[in-house]
Amino acid sequence: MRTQVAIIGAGPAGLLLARLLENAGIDVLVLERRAPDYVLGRIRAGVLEQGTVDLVEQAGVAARMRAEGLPHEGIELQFDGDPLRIDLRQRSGGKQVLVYGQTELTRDLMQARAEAGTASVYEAEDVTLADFDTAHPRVTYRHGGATHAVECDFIAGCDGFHGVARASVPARAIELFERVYPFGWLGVMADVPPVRDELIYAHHARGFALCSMRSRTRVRCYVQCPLDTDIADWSDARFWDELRSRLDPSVAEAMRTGPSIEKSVAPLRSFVAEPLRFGRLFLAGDAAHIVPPTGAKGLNLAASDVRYLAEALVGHYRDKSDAGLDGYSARALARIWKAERFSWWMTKLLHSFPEDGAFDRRVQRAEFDYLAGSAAAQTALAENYVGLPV
Ligand code: RFL
Ligand code: PHB
Repeated sequence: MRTQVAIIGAGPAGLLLARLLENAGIDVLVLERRAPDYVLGRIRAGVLEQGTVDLVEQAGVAARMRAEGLPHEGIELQFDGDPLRIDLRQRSGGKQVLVYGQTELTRDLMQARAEAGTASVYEAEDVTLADFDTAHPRVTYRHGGATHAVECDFIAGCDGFHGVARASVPARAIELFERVYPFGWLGVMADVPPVRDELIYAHHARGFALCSMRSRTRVRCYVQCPLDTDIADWSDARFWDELRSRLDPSVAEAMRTGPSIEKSVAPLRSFVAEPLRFGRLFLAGDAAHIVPPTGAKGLNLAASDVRYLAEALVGHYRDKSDAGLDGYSARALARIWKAERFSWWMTKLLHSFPEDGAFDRRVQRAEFDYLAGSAAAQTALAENYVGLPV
């Protein structure tokens, strides 16, 4: 079998890249380890930057997102009960974000490819990358009991943090930067109306809490939790009580609760691999970097990588120019590190760190007070939250 670009992973990064390349007449093959239902069952991000929305429009899969996505012009922060609204629109020169679930975006991308007759290979086992340091990369995989070999021009590693693409690179060729946080987020999804029209990010001595949403009838809420948290110990009632205890009493009282339809724990991590190109293998999305979810940047960074990589590959095939491919790693990393910084900063501002002493807690409070009193600080938060330029 032969294709132009073999894409490993059918998460949002892989599917969006496939769609953009196919729109430009480039032949792709998408290989995904899991089944479609498994991919759609993973509840993850919910906030799209304008740049991500624009890319989804460009990919021609924006109809449902446009109809059902909720535009948000601000977010609310709470620090030990003290509220601070950040007017994203006013502070960022008219920009906003769109609340639309990663699951829904993935579903739209899957459907668009199926309608175009360009289905992905799901449940592809033992995907193996070879010869990407030559002009003739190869990918092999097992599917339906048979082994398949694919010859291609390029491989795009869009297979997430635990994928095979980054792991195929010799250790001497790659540098890894990592910070693991000493806590995770316990998340619950439930079909009740959100307590407020905007997201609430709360710092509390008991730990961070976030009230987010997926629609006007569905909430997604999180509480900071220890890394060894077992969801079996967390009844719905215990989760809602804990969430309420970390919020301003007026919000806690007004909050509607209901049975969870999903509950999971995610560890928090900051991670970057450098570079993002190894001969004819390119990494994009979570395969290349992880951010803690506090700044809502994970999916958006995956989208900006994909934008740069799609432009570079189109440049190669259509314009016979490799400038984009040669510049991909540096261009993507420049944006990635700024999002890493912001996500780390927002995590530090809002969480309770077990190792922190009285001094650190005073500095954290001062950071919030500075933000509350400074238009410049609010502008800095807003321009990062809505997304730095691509
Ligand atoms: P994904 O979504 O992980 O997709 C990678 C795909 O590759 C497949 N795969 C393989 N396929 C073939 N062969 C192999 N050997 C393979 N190994 C893996 C996987 O099955 C999967 O389908 O990465 P992508 O496309 O780069 O997208 C990135 C986003 O998913 C990610 O940045 C965000 O979801 C991060 N993230 C969150 N971001 C936010 O902004 N807000 C959140 O609330 C939020 N919650 C989360 C998250 C990430 C989580 N992970 C990765 C543990 C919650 C969790 C639990
Ligand atoms: C979510 O809705 O899942 C969500 C929203 C904002 C974040 C993280 C997660 O910062």
